Amino acid sequence: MPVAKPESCDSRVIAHIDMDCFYVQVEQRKQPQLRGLPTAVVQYNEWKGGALIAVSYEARKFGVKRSMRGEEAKEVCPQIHLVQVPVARGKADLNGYRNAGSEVVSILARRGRCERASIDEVYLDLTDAAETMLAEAPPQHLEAIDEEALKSHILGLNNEDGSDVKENVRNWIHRCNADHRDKLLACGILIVAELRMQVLKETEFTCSAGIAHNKMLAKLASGMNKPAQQTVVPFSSVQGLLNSLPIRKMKQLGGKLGMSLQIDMGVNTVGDLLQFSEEKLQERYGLNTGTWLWNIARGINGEAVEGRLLPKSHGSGKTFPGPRALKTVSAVQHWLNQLCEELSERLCSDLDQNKRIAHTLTLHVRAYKSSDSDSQKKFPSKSCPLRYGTAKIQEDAFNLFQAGLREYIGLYGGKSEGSHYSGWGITSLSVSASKIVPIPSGTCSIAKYFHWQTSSHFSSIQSPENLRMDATHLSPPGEESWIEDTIPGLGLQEQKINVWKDEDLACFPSKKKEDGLTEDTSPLLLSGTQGCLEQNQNKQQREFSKDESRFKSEYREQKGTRLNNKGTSSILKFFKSCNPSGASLSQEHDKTVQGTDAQLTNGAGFQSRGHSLAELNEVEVAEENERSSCSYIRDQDERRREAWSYNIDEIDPSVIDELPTEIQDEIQAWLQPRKRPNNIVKRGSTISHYFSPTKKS
Ligand code: TTP
Repeated sequence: MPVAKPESCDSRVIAHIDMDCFYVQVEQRKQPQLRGLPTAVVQYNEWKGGALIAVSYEARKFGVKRSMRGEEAKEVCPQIHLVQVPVARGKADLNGYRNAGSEVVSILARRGRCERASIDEVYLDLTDAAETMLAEAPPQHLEAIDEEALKSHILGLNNEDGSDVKENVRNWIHRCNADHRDKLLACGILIVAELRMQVLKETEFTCSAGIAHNKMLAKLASGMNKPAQQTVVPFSSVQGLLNSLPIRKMKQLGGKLGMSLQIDMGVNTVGDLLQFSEEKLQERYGLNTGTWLWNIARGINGEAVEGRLLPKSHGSGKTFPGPRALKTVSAVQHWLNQLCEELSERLCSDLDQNKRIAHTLTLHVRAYKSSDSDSQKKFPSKSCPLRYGTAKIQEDAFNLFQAGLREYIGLYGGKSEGSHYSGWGITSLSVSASKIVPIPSGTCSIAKYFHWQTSSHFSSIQSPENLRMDATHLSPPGEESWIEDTIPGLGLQEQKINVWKDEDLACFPSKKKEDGLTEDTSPLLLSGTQGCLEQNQNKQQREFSKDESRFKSEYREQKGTRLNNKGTSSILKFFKSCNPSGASLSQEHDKTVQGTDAQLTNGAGFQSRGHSLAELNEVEVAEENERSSCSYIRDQDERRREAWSYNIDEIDPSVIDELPTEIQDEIQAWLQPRKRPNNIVKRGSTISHYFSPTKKS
């Protein structure tokens, strides 16, 4: 749900940086001969050449779209180069893209607070840097302005009279009579141009940027002129920008709320919202959402840029659509092992590089039952404290699966042992690690930390037959411990249903839960007191030593095999060898500069991105329909597909955090339980009906 936050009273300078055709650029850096050529990245799939997930701007000119299959792309652009997403353990391996995104983040973070919003998007709060520049080297006194800054698009700047566009930008930056906000934005233009050049030099990647006074406007602007350009929203242009902006283009309005605004309120553009008072919007959508809507209609958004450079969670998942559904426990275990291996590798890498540890392991499953009256029943997601070490993660994930399966199929739902098909199918599996925190300060060594973590759990592995809640080795003091049922896809914070706090566990050796499951309760859980630690230390020392060495050797092994995804060609080489790309970018740029005025006036210049996942998955749906008419696709999913144009079975919940933010919003909006508005208005009823004078409010 959108959260209304008051605009901070001071002027801020916020930038939203979005990489251009990101996966393509990563692949082109690996294969520099592809630069400047029509190229697309294809998801691992044998059907019709695989699904396109990223398309270069050169290929877009030929009409190649992300919704296409490889074969279709070849039809419209025979010379296109299709590059497969790297595959590891039989599934797409996104590590190279993640690492490339991290390279960019580390550069951008040098000038201000930086929030990594997705695998290729970053917000920056440049207010301090801009204030400093304004005080020390104000732009109006600058003689030379960087070429990249002069190429900026400034919304509302009149370029129609045939005047030199760059000269207009220069004059805007130099204005002495500008108000403080615009002067800060002028500084933002220079800083962002410099940062983007730095990103290009150090990583060989181009990016586009939006620069404005808040996150919402910066995000809107970054997609307006792509690739490799930046767009600025001065305060005076905000209303002009929003008035004609289709409501569904707005962040958080791509889903149900946006649909309700259109259908129930007759609101088609953000400007249309201006006709409603804050009270009316609150009355219809609740206090918070109502205020948020009132604010966004006026370009007000006080959301802060969170200082977050690292991902909030790690996940590894795979979908098994249609006939590829997993139908035996052993097949599930095989894939869980692969996923856990990848997860464990990433956890070790995070620990190694960032000194962070994750506390919760969650398993999300999508499943169907072949003959089932209760077709709406979802496979319950399950969480447990996370134990480091591949074998342990595998074991725990499998036990979570077994526990979930028993619940899903019911007590008498059939035996689910081994390799016998038992009337169910698994269409998606994902494991994720969350609650990632830095290793507490004062912990002298990682080994010591893990000593504390791992003590005393070896005798109490969660058995699938009698699921024991083995919390002792995982949760630091104050963290909840044990098994949680989680609602698929929701943020873990929102998911807790059955959470055991450490204080609940007390010092008792075990505690029976109502469902008969046994909670293994070591005194170590007791508020993490040193006393409890010491009490147990000697007893557990022998077991720990064994485990520690196992962990260390696994850790070393994984560290050794970690991929090094750094580009190999030097910047010099890049600039020498990449003329074609440079040429093509500048051509593209010139073309966009010419088109800018039109984009400004009709609001149609926004890159259409929010629907791309929908398009991608529509293709998957087509594949599924053609290859199988499996009955598992239930009515609900069918309805969803109509509305959303993608098959929910195809979306891997563990990677939601890394998708572009608008897609995250879209998916989260769908996953959120349907909430009834304060006043129920029937679908299809009009705004005039709702606010008709006879209506008692
Ligand atoms: P986007 O930022 O949406 O797109 P893009 O960077 O490819 O192109 P643009 O210049 O228009 O911003 O997505 C970032 C990466 O995320 C993209 O390169 C591939 C990946 N991705 C998927 O894997 N699946 C999807 O459905 C989408 C939308 C993106």
